[in-house]
Amino acid sequence: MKSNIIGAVLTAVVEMHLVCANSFVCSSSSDNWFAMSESKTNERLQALEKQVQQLQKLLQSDGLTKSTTIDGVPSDCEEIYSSGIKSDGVYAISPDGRCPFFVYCDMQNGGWTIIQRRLDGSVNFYRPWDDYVTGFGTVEWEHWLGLEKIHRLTKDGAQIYFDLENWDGSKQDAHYKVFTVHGASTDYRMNVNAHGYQGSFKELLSFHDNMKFSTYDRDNDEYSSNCCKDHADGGGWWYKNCYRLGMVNGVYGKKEKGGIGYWDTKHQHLKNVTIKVKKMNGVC
Ligand SMILES: [Ca+2]
Repeated sequence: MKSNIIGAVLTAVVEMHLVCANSFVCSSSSDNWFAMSESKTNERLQALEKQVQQLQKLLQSDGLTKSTTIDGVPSDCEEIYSSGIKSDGVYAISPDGRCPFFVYCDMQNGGWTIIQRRLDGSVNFYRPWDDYVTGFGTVEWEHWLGLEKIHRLTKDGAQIYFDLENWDGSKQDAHYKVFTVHGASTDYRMNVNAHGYQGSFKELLSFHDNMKFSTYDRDNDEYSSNCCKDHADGGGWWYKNCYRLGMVNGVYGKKEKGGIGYWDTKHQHLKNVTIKVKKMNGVC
């Protein structure tokens, strides 16, 4: 049984890097292996080795035998957490049994799947539409997971949690119980319900409810101009006219317009941001 699962998982990993190399679902592996430098190839091989080790760790804990997806890969971080693995880190998941991908799991708080992190400004969030669809950065550190993957994680409804850090080191948070991102044909329209909202500041995300995603090269907002280009220095979001809880993909370290933050009665600057999702699990 386990050998079958190992084979399935390893096949899935190889597929992520080879068979799906040109798929938007697996775009992180879009590099051409044959054109890579030796150092780049070694770096990728090391990453693959680490990923296989993580999958073996799952097998040792029988985590995969408890999975519900058809290819034996856990559907999300909470499923891995429920199997007994409690360590933060990078894991392979497949929310729908299709091509797996890697995410960073916040296990300390019960198995949340991280979809965005801003920690030091090492990753540029001034990105075009295609990058926001496929994702960018490294899941181990700063990244945007990608709209297609976020859609796969949330299409049946999910909780979303914002971990926010101010420049003085104090923390803030915002927790919504009903959040979903629709598919590509809708330009990844987002719906959020404020019912049951819990947070350290007033509810703001529902301002963006039912908006399509926008980037500097795809204006889906309700503003006469382009919110992303004019107010966010290129950070994509579900802008309306323009934002409330919605500048989290702004410029890192910039303590003025366009910097990371949110808007209540004025722009509130933030140092760090982590956004994570998890299934609703009957919380509503
Ligand atoms: Ca506009």
